[in-house]
Amino acid sequence: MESCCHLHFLFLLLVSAVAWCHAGGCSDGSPADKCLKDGAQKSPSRQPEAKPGRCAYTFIVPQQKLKGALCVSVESTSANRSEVMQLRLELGRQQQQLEDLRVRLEREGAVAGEVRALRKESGTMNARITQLYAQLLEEVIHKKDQALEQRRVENLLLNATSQVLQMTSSYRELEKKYEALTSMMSNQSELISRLEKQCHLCDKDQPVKVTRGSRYDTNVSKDIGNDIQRDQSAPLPPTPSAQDPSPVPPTDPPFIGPWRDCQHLLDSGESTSGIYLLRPQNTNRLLQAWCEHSRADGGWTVIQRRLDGSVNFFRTWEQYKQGFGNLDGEYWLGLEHLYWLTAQASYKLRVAMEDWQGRQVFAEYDSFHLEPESDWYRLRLGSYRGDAGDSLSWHNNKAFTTLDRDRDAYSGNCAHYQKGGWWYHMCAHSNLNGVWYRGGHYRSRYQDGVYWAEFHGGSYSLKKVIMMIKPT
Ligand SMILES: [Ca+2]
Repeated sequence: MESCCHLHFLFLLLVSAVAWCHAGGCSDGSPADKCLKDGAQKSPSRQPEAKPGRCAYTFIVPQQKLKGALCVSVESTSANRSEVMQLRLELGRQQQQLEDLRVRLEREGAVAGEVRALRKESGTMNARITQLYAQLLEEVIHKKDQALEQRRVENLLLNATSQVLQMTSSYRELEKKYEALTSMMSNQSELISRLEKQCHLCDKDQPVKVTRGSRYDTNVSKDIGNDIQRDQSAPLPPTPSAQDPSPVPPTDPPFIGPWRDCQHLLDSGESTSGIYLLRPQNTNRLLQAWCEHSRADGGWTVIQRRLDGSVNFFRTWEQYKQGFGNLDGEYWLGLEHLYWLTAQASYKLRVAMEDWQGRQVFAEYDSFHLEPESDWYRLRLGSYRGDAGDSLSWHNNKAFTTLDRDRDAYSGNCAHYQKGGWWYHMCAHSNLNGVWYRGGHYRSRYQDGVYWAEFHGGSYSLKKVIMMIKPT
């Protein structure tokens, strides 16, 4: 475009030069316009009249602009040689510029080509990047799906494992129950045959006495619907009467129970710890309990025991009333039995505990008894002594609460949170009927372990606990 302008400019220059020549170089010295007019007005026949040799070049210009021929006077050209030289120089300079422009144009053309190539390359790269991004996105989504699927499979596996464990546990429990039932049947058969023999031999006037360690009389069994009695599977202690079913001398039979409590048993000369048949005074209520003679001078009637988590203590009011568990393992004697026992005399309570490092402590209260069921077996407790710390006095004068009988001071039911039955307040400084966790410190949503707050706090589940009473 620029070169075109330059060409146009050159043409104008040439035309101007001719005009200048025409104006100043006419031989007759007439002015330019006159010369042109004359040229235009003179007929072609006059053209040859122009003196030959005076014009060296003749230019034909477009007729619509300039009419007639243009002549250049050689003389005037020679007269203005310096100007011509200038023009030539100018022309040379213009040509040089043209050449420069051409070179630049070529260079720029090359640059433009490169730019085009680069643009094309950039477009290709963009397309490739977009493609790669799409691939990456797809892979990310795919991997996310895989992770979800993996998690789902893991959950399924965990559920399946948990179910298998549950089934194994249920199977073992059933096996245990079967063994207990078999043992109980065998014991009952033995007892029946022994009683039959005794009945034949005993004096008709002598009241029926139950041998040590034997199960209660079938006639009184109707009075007590106690799980302890049903779960009983402990082997019979090796007593002379059990080993030797020989006839009891009718004349002077030793007193072999039932006893008022374990202190009575100890006073009768029996100092071996074990399961014995008891009958509180002024009642026909027969019950079995573990008598503990190896601790703190003996004579203790065990009312509660935890040692291995084999028994579930999250139970109903009726079960806490009648008692449950295994007499030679974990058990709860029963609130009704406790009421009758502690009503016959003045009793003290001893709570012995052991942590998972084997450290043993105790808390003793110099008086202990319960109010009747009509008053929700309210706890009445005396003064504390011991090295465990006092975590039960806070519960003094509180009613007993179970998962189905809420008598605590809390807006909800403490038994639901603490997973047991206790003389809950709001809620507990001690929770010895809670969940037995292995290892001590436990992680649970609630403080529901077997704990005694003054000994290791509420987040530590004790290994062994035994609650026992003895007359003062
Ligand atoms: Ca409540």
